[in-house]
Amino acid sequence: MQTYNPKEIEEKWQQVWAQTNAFEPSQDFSKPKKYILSMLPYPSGEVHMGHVRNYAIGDALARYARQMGFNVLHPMGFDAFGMPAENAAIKHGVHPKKWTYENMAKMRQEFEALGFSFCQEREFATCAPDYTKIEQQFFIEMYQKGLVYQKKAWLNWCPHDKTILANEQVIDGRCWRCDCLVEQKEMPQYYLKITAYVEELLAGLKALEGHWPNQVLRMQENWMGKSSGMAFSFSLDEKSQELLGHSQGLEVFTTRIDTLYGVTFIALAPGHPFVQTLLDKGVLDPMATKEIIAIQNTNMRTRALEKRGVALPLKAIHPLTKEPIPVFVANFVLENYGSGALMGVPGCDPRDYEFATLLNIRVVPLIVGQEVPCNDEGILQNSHDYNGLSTTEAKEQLSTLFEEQGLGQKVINYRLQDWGISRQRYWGALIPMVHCASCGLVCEKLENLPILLPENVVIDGEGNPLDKHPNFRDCTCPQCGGKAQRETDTMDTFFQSSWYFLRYTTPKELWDKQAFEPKELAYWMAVDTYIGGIEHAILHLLYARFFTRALRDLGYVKLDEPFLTLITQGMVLKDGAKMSKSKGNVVTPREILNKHGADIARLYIHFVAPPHKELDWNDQALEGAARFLRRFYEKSFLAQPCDDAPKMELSSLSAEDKQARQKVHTALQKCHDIFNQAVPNYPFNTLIAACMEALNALEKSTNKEVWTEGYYILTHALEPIIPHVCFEIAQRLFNLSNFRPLKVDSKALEQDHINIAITINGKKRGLVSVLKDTPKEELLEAARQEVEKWLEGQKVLKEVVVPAKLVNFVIA
Ligand code: ANZ
Ligand code: ZN
Repeated sequence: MQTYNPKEIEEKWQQVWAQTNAFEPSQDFSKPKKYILSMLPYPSGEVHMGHVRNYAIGDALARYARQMGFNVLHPMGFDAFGMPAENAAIKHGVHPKKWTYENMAKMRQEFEALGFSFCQEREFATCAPDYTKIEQQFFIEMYQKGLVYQKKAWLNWCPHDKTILANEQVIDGRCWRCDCLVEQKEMPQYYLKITAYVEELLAGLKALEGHWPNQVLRMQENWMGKSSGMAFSFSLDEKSQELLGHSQGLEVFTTRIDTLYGVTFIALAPGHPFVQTLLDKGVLDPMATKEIIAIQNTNMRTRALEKRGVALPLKAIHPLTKEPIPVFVANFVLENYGSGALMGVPGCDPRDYEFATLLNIRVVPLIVGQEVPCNDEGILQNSHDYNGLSTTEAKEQLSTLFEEQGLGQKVINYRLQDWGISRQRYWGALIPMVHCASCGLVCEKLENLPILLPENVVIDGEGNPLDKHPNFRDCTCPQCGGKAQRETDTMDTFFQSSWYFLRYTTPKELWDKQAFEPKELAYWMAVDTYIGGIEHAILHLLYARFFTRALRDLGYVKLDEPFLTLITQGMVLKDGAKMSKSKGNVVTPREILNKHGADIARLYIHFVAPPHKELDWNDQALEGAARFLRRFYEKSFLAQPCDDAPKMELSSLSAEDKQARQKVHTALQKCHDIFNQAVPNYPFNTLIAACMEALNALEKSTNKEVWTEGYYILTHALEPIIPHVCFEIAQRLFNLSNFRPLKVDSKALEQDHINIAITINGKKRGLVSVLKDTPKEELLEAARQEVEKWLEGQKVLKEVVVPAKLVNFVIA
């Protein structure tokens, strides 16, 4: 017997796999395919347990699919643009490109050491020139189709460093680098028109029901935030019209027209045109002006703020009561939602209530018998003709009235905004646009792509490195041929991750020639199973779903939904807390690899928790996994080497032999059941438990053939999880270099246990599973226990046993 030496075994097999290109997909498109994809990592240089878990899940699925004879695409790449590389440049003076590529090399090595069966040939980094080229092509084609446009937006601006800051670089309103107060600056930005697809993106979620985690579907739905309500205008009194210099009404959007009689104020977003007009005309007093500018200068992209507001010298007229209503600027009103103005109903809406309390605004209770604010349905009061009606009835009647009298119309609003993709950063894909003094904004010519980043830049956190470059901006106008200037904005890195899964379908030789190879694209897409962290539940998945449709409309792909099944893995914790450097509770994959090797690490990860649950790191369980693996390896020497699948003489088996076979085949059954779940969550922990039981049962058998068959099956069932050791054993015992689909011997399963139906007066009340030759008294006892609650307090008149079928109790 040999002792288990993971290092030797794992290095050997990793070499074999690399040398034989074991995991490259075949070009034989007549074979059924599986596209198994784990989310690609950001190359931070550090592989963490979250990665290992994510990739261990994907790898299990890919390996099982190969066993079953599928042509499998299981690629890996790097999401290689982004801010950390630039921060490293600012802090340590290392070029982002060098930093990124070095990190990728480190991570790739670690993935190899973990035995992940990634297709090597199609690996790419999203910062590669051929990738940027296609991306810029998409951008231009989208621009020409109206799917990209420019619009002004408020950005965080550090006046000291003269640079735009990402939201995560603003800490408590201050610049992360120089600590000075951040201002808001309005600048033109590029947007992708995701809102044009909102209905389709919402409708598409229906088809994913049962295939994606419910939580993710709900998060996507909420993010898009469809809501139906009414849009209508309040007119302004004469004095207000004079101040504004026009007689336009003030449009609001409400989902609760039934609360109209409770309106005691109107609130405008800080950037509402009326506010701007008043500021421009200089009709506000200095205090108010100052406060409004202060509010405009705070980051106001969320509603969940401490309320702040200023009264304006405007009066709106209530459309039904004709009473005057005060108008305010308020920081909780969103500019880009509805009309950027709302009717304040502090008796109902808690946000309005908070604001009203702060600014001493009248509160009218609207719902009978309820404290203010009450947002619920109920019976109305203080609502004139509508008193005594339910809120639902009032809503119907008032919307009908408004529509009939032309006062307002029903509208649908979405929370979803167009996707702003401009980033004022260096380490990203350049936006391929040119500014020409005579032609305006012009797309770069397709034949000039890719437009690549200059490498000789100074990255010090002050200003935009591209603006400071001596000649990067200089170019000729693609339209008039005159002198022009390049755009220096780069794209949001979500742009890259929105289509990388499509790119993997295309062989590497074609990457600098075309976006996709149409036949391969059609064959491989959609991704059969996509695995990743819940932190990507909203944006990444939504953008990828949108992008796929946008590329469909540009003629590149012929599908709508890119990911058929989604698995979101739970977080990896230590002592109940997220692993983090600051908490000092990080367990690195490297230390586990060094101490135990890849198979034990993988077995452990799959054994302690099913994929969707949190995994709380537990050293004892790790030891348990290590013990099982050693035993599994060492006991394999008790099996008899044989070429190919072992044969079995069934007639001479003892009870222990049968029991062992039953457990082994149960494990195989479990394996097939889990990997083929209709609504998948892949509880691999139960598969491992079944294999452990099978090994225990084998140890009670002395039959070599049973052992040999046992190992033949268990190496297959466990290969997706602990591949190296399974390959090693399968090669030594069975001369196997590939695993194959195995059938469960249903006779082996039935062997010992039979199901007995329990009836009372002929009515089925339960079922017990017992050993085949269970004595009558024992069987009756088990049956009585099974239907205990039905027999309680009853007098049993007769007990009938129909052998191997049923037990019937006759009661009075
Ligand atoms: C009166 C009211 C009474 C409202 C009530 C709600 C509850 P959802 O449902 O999320 O779509 N609103 C309208 N425009 C807004 C803006 N630009 N920024 C912030 N809030 C705005 O939200 C629609 C409701 O949010 C609208 O209905 C409006 O307040 C407010 F008991 O009108 B409601
Ligand atoms: Zn020009």
